[in-house]
Amino acid sequence: MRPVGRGSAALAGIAAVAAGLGSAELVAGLVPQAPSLILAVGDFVVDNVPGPVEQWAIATLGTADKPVLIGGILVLSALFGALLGMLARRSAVLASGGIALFALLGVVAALADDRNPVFRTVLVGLVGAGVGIGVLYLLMVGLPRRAPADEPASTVDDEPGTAPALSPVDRRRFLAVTGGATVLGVLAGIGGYLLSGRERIAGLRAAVRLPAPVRQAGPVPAGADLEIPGLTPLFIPNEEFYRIDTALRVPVVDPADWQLEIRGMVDNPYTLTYAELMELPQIEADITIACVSNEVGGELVGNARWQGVPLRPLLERAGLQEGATQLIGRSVDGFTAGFPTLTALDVEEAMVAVAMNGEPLPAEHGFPARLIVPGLYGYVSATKWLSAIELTDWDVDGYWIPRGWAKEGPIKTQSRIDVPGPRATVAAGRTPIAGVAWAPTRGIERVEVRIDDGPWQEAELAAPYDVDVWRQWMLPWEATPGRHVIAARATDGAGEVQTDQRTPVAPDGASGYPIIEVVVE
Ligand SMILES: Nc1nc2c(c(=O)[nH]1)N[C@H]1C(S)=C(S)[C@@H](COP(=O)(O)O)O[C@H]1N2
Ligand SMILES: [Mo]
Repeated sequence: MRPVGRGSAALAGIAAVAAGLGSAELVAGLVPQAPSLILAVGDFVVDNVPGPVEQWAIATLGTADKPVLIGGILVLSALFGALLGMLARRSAVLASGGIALFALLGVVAALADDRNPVFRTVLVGLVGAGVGIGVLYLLMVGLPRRAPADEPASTVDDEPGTAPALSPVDRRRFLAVTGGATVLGVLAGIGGYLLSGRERIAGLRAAVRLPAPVRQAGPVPAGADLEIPGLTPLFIPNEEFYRIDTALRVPVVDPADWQLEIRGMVDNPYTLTYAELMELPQIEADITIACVSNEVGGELVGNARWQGVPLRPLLERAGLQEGATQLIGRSVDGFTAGFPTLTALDVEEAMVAVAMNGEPLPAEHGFPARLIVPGLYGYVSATKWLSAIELTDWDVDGYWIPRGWAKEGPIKTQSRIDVPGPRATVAAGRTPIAGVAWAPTRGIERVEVRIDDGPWQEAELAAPYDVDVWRQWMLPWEATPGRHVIAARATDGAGEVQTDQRTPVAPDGASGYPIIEVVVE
């Protein structure tokens, strides 16, 4: 007998999966270090998809890549739930097995990451499977049994002719329980997510007292920010700063438990606690960082005031061994990025950063500590949630290298047109063309603008400030009605003109002129 129609069964299956997943998330949020199985599956995908697919996701989805991945997992889970619900009409036991298998998948994905504690991971899986199976039984076995046997079968079901047996009353109850279980599951899931860290990090950050730097950045000269409406400001506020990383959930690191190991090819490996790190002399520096995945004209670049401990004295204290040609930053989440040790020694402002724009690092930007190295793309240098600095030879590869990215990642000289905005319509007459250009460690010496097929015209540069910081530029333009194509190119402090050779972001960063199209009316 099949007392529940196919459509209702599908809904019941979705409710069971929602309740199971939601309660698993809640347990993950409540039990310290217990993993979210949804995020574990997501992590598993991120770590195991082929490099080109991951690059494609970052390129086309940008910072939306994570919500899209999680959304995809949830949609697939719901579909799986619907199938299980329908299977439960034939065999509730088999469908329960399906839920158990589903939970097992999450547990296996989580245990693939050896930082997840085994017992707590299994606990999350058991709760999820238990609640899911419980809800499925309640809906598919418990409720239908209560249908009064003597009442005639109603026709409310969506599968006429195959003996639907629920009375209208029971159907209402069935739908109420189904909807209730789904809603509770979703709420539990959201609750678990919230419990899992954000609030906690806010408290941990608020407790940090930043020491005064021994060397301050600035002062920023008047005229370093042209303050043209629509032009990117000199400093990007933390909340608006671009964020790129492989972490589906921001690691929650309590400074009280945090340690930084300096190890590998050194004579005196040592460990610093957060308190010890904060006692070392700190510098402040304004540095523009950029992502290798930034398309020409893209937003994956930003400038901030960083504060932290310079790398050089940290390395000198460790005593570098011969052949220690690479510095690898390792994150608490397993991410790694490596660059030449020489860069850490030569570039004075390369640092273990603890603050960004005057505040302890935001959670998304690496709290409590990260690396910042002027002149290098983030994927080889800017390890967030830093846990170790390892000195190795050049043969060891950081996270992105086997995934198809270049071993060395110097930031290419680039420029971007901010004003007029992309595909903007502007009024005829005098109007500014403005943007930013960057070549950290080399600085920007010149920016030129070309309108249609005209000559390259030299733009006015913002007051010189710091070679590590992007520089604003502006060209006043007598805009004439019609459609116009505007291109820009920068020349860096070494005299190198930005190339017009268009290359994709992989393997070592996009190149080519930024070009916009404007309609003047
Ligand atoms: N732990 C960790 N650190 C990381 C990454 C990451 O995936 N994990 N991504 C790097 C990359 S590719 C870039 S471009 C920068 C971005 O730093 P932001 O998010 O603070 O802008 O962080 C770097 N540090
Ligand atoms: Mo990046």
